[in-house]
Amino acid sequence: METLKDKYAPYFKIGTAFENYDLVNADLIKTQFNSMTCANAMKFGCLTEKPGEYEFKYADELVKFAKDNNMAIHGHNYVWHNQTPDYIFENTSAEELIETLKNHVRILKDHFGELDSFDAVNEAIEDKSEQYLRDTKWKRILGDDYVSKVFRAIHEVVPNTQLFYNDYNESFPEKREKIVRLLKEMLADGVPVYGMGLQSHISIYGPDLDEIKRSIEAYAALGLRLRISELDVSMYLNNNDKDPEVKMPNPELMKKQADYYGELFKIYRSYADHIDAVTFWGVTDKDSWLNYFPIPGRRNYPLLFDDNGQPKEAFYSVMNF
Ligand code: 9MR
Repeated sequence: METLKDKYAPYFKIGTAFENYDLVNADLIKTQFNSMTCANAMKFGCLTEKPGEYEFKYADELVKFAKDNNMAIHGHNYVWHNQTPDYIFENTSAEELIETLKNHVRILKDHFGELDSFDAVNEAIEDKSEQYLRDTKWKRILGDDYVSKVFRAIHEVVPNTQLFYNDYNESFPEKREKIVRLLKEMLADGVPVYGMGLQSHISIYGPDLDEIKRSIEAYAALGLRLRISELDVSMYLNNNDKDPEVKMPNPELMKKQADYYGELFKIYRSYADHIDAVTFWGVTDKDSWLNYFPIPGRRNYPLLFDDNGQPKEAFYSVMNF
């Protein structure tokens, strides 16, 4: 059977973000995907909890798996408001925090070698209308231009790594405008931003496909390379508990999902010149983060492979064109 990575080889890489426990699906991963992101294992707070102490065993296992199977490795992430150890923010000046970050990037480079691409900054834009940047410890300590500062600092240590800005709700017009503003300002200042990661945590109910097209165009128009970086297509309308629970993957919703996935990949293919990779956030429905968020234990079915690792209808609509 033809696989995702082979079918899409003329267009872009097909990635998956996974955890160590996903290696129960090692065969599926290595046959279908040619790019790997650690879903958690390379995050600042997953590598170090105390000054000077780093634990690499989880990331190491995933990196080895990727290398053994000729998968590209995309790093995720250096600077975020989540999953970052508190100690780096304690009693520190702006200069010291930049040094701490550079030291962290250097430790990763010495350990893994320089990776091809990395999410330098994750989710810096605020969702609320009236506010531009999210209020984070990074911003409080480094100032309003902290995103540029950390891109420059990281680039000094890993000059050959393609540095991405990565965010969600990136196709909502209001948030898109704020992200475009940030990226434009950075590019005008000569900040070494290489690309934009469109997380694409979306749903069978939207965003509207025209909005997705518009977003790809808006980011590509800046001259940046794009990654679809965390794709999944939820079965629920909103991230809240008002939706009736989908107890079973019922045929009507599965068809809706398959159609949506089919249209989505048609769009991605038509912008393939701008897109380096399309990465799914997970491998099978069974282990998706959406089974725990926003409602712990509520089942979701957002990916192309079912609980048993079998291709779903959505898989075939992505493959048959
Ligand atoms: O999938 C990740 C989940 O296991 C973690 O608990 C969560 C913690 O915030 O992060 C998830 O991954 C996120 C990614 O790093 C950034 N974009 C949103 C992803 C889903 O929440």
